[in-house]
Amino acid sequence: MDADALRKSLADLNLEPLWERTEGGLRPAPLPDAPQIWRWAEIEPLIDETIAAVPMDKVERRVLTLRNPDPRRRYTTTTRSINCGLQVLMPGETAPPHRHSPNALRVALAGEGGRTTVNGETHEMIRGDVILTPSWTSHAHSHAGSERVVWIDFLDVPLFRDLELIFFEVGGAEPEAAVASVGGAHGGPLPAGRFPWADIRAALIAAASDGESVHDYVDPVIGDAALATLDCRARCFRPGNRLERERRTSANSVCLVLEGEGETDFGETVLRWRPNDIFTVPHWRWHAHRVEGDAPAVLMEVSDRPALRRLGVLSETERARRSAP
Ligand code: GTQ
Ligand code: FE2
Repeated sequence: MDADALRKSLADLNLEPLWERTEGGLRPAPLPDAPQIWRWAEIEPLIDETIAAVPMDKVERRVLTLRNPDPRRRYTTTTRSINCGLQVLMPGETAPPHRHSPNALRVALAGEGGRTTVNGETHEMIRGDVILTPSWTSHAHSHAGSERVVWIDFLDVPLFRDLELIFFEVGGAEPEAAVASVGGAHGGPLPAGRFPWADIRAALIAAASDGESVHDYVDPVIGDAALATLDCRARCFRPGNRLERERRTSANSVCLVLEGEGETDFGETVLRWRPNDIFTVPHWRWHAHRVEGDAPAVLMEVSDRPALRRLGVLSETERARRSAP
């Protein structure tokens, strides 16, 4: 049998010679995406235009997805594992209950009075608060305040989509029934729904006395990240931090600037950021965060670290480097 005949006979039996594959396959290291930033000063005016143009009786949720524009990948998401959206509600508006297999984590950003109800329990959303809706918990949003509210949704939809494991149901399951049928990320009790920023901020900033500090959001019952796939860290950087840390990780993350100004140095790209800006830290890129000005900077970082840890592919490296005087 010559090579062509062999190829044809193999194909007829749905067999493919691996040695003739050109695309995909094995490579020495991940191909990282380009970092991307969404600047609040640019997007805020369009949030107001969106409110004027899109009434809530026309859409289920008023969300602007942060879409990674990398032309090589044709993403419809923010990073390859995390999808982020800016969700906007006006006083009196609601987003109806539903539930889905993807996990979600929200960080309140602007305005007061927003509420998220998770399996029948209603949580306030005050700037910086983290609210969890684990897989298959019923959730709805409402607004009891008097001003526009904006929060960021972080979902692991891209992971679930790749696994073809999206389940979605409109409407509220009876809260009790939902609680009974769904455990937390680890099959135990459901993780705490809300982590108030006010409980964390002062200690985080105080702990940064020698340059920087980090607070890991951990479920108080299981002592681990509250969601099976996503975790959350608040990082604080103080001005005049001379011993800068450079990091590289296999995890993808998205950072929200809660306070302060600074930049993230990716080598060939430097992203400058201010409060409410959102930027990606694509996996496997060396990067260093740097504060500018006199005030500490606080970043809220959401990553796919728990998913990678469970897959046994979480690799995180940190090295100190002395920044220029
Ligand atoms: O609020 O339930 O940005 O289901 C994307 C999907 C928000 C939500 C998003 C969702 C939601
Ligand atoms: Fe949802």
